[in-house]
Amino acid sequence: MARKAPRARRRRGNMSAMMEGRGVARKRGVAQEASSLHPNAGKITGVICGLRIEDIEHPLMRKIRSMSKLVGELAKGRPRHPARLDRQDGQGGFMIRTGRLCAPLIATAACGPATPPAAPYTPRVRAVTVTTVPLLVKEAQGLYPFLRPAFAKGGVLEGKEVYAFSPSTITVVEGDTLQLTLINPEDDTHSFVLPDFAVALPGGTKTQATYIAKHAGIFPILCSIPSHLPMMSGQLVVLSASSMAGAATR
Ligand SMILES: [Cu+2]
Repeated sequence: MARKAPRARRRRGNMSAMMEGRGVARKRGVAQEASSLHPNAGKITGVICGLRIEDIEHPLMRKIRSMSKLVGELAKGRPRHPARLDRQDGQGGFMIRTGRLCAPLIATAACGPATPPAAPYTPRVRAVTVTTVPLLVKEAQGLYPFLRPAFAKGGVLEGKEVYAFSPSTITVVEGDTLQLTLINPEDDTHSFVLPDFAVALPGGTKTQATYIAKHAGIFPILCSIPSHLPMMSGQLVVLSASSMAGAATR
């Protein structure tokens, strides 16, 4: 024969069962509230994903599109007009209730398929050959007669000669290693200068150099010979690694 528990223990047992029951009821209440839409939710109108909400006949799809519209408006920083539901229920509860209900629904109601996160960019080695090229130089005066007055005192190229880097623009991505082959085929001396990098290019030489593009930005490439400036210049364009996430590169 089972012995009866003392009265105090029985009372505690009844009390905890009652409290547990209240907890379940409270959870049910929250769940019930979370699964309900505000009565004014049907007043949401407008176009979402190319569909006019008030023209959608299927009740569930209309609710889903309504929530998408509301979230879209909020994302743009607009007030909750035209629904104004938080003011009318007096509890600011609309977003809480619909937020719980509609989070999974809104995910399915997005315009178009979900886009997977882009793969991060992997830095790579890029080999580039740059050649110094004479354009309007004194040796060319026989070929271009206009160069004589241009180089003469008071001429537009007095004290200057025009050379170029070919190519003059180099594009890499942040973190890339640039393997440079710098060719100077003529007898004049040049140089290849970045803000944090410089290579002398004596006449008739081919020079190998390595540069790591640590920072994104646009950086000037110059020749340091004063008579070649400002014409002999170029740009190193370093794209940010984040902007290249998921992009195809070679
Ligand atoms: Cu030069």
